[in-house]
Amino acid sequence: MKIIATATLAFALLIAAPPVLAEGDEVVIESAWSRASIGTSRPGVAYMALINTGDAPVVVSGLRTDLAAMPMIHASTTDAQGVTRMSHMEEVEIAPGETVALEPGGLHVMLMDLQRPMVEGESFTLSLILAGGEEIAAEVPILGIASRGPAD
Ligand SMILES: [Cu+2]
Repeated sequence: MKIIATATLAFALLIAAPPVLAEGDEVVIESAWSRASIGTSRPGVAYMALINTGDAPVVVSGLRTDLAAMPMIHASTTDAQGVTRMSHMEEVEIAPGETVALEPGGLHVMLMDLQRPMVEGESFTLSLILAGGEEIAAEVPILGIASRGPAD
């Protein structure tokens, strides 16, 4: 009986400890997808949902993939004249419990300087780099060149 009580206490202390090294585990990447490219002369694009399951804000400060030399997060905005512009987001903050959607017409991953063509049916690994230095990797499937999402 005494042994069980001790073990329970130890477990309670373990789960109560601050998640110093586990911060990256609090961001979940869901529904990632991308489109096939024609060659490598134009940048590729990828979309996904970034979910902060933790109770503190998380800042995404960069991306890494061997598919592209300069992966970055862009925001698309359309002005009153209907002209769409893309701006580079240095950081994207995800509030606790919130989801940031990277989707066509809004935030997206721009894969600048493709190192190889993006081939439909293949996939690639993309890592989010958090402000604290942690990396969270996701496998991103490559859909057809005209795809509008996994539901197509
Ligand atoms: Cu872009």
